[in-house]
Amino acid sequence: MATTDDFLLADLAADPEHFGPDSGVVGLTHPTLDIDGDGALDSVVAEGEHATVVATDVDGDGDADRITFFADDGAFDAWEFHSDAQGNAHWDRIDEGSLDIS
Ligand SMILES: [Ca+2]
Ligand SMILES: [Ca+2]
Repeated sequence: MATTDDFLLADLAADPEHFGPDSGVVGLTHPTLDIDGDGALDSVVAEGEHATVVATDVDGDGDADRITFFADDGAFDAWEFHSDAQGNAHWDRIDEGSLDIS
């Protein structure tokens, strides 16, 4: 991979509108957070100008399986990675909404 994880995630955070079902594999080889508390680092957080991105490698294979975008206005959307039998990768939106920030 020519790009580093940090660079890619920073790009996603800077421009979340560009993320979609066909965004492909998001490498996550240097996680810094243990979100599920099992003692193994699994996630990276990147902050952009208008959004924060949390990417999590659920199965520890070095690629992100879940990505959640949190916009400054409280809106969020969550995506889950899948690949089919032919190895075609795609992302499904599994949740979206707005946090109550009042
Ligand atoms: Ca963990
Ligand atoms: Ca993974």
